Amino acid sequence: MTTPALRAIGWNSFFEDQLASIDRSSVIIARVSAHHGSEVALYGETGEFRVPVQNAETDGKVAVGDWLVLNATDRRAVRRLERRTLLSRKAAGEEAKPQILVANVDTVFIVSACNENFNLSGIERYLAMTLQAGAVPVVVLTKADLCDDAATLVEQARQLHPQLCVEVMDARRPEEAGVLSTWCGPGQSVALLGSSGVGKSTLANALGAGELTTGRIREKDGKGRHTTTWRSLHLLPTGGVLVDNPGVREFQLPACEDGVEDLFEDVVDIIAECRFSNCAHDGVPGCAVTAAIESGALDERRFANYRKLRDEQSRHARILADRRERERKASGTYKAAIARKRRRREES
Ligand SMILES: Nc1nc2c(ncn2[C@@H]2O[C@H](COP(=O)(O)OP(=O)(O)OP(=O)(O)O)[C@@H](O)[C@H]2O)c(=O)[nH]1
Ligand SMILES: [Mg+2]
Ligand SMILES: [Zn+2]
Repeated sequence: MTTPALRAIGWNSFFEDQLASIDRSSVIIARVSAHHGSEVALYGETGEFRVPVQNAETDGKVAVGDWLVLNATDRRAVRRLERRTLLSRKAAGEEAKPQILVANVDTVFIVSACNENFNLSGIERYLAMTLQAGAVPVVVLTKADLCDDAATLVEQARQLHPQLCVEVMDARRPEEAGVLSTWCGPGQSVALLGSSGVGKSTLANALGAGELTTGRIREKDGKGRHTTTWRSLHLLPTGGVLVDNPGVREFQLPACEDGVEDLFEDVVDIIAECRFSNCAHDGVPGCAVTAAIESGALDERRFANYRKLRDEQSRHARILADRRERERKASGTYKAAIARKRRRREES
């Protein structure tokens, strides 16, 4: 049996079931809260502690939010449990590999400010990533106090996905941020995502995560200065946990066909209605997409962003698949070479 302490920080039957064959008295179970060089910080039944894990984050083996099984005697990590949800973006570089941001969160607060940086296509990018992860997105619009018409932005954001929850607030005020506590109850895990300066750490503080450093904003463009520099998981007074993330400047989607198709289900349906095969849907008379844009049923921006995100993720999926195929063939030739060598040895 697990203690309420583990349950409060997200332990549930999905993870419990993975321990069926393990003698529980010989292990410690803990959740990764941060990386510090060659160490990871963990929350366990008895509070926070650190253990060394070599290069764990770089090779994607252990991410913030992961559950680890450690030997009770020497606190060596022996196993990482299978993940329930996984939030990732495309890693920097040409290889198109996914880079894991956070594991095992139930909800993602997609934070965007009601100022000149408000951008629907940017929110859609985070939405695709969140749906792909299997987590529930909630759009949080901050800096409502600096905007004359926040209600219009809320309405625009609501249109992005059926039943999408959108909350708007002055993130500095706990009494306003409190509407988010619905998602922060015992056992719930939430991640904050959004560009630098939108108010992620301010929100975390308002929700009671502790005293995280918040930043100043550049006067000229209202952008942040990358105040938060590492990802960290915090316990909330409401019972759940919250992961604060550094602001992501520009990120690309990893292979995430399901997330994109889910987000743009309406667009996919309209495209399916187009009677022309190989239609470019770019204004030809009779094209279903063109008709939907002209009638106002489909927003031109939304269609353009759908194409952009679809193509981006499929390009990365293809690069990954090609690389896997090359590796498979290379290992095939390697195995064949060993087999030939063995045969020659046996024959001689
Ligand atoms: N007026 C107003 N200011 C806010 C609001 N939310 C955040 N701020 C301010 O915006 C600045 C940046 O906030 P942070 O919480 O550091 O932003 P962040 O998203 O954590 O930024 P990074 O850590 O760089 O990714 C701070 O000066 C906050 O006080 C808000 O709702 N209204
Ligand atoms: Mg921050
Ligand atoms: Zn068409």
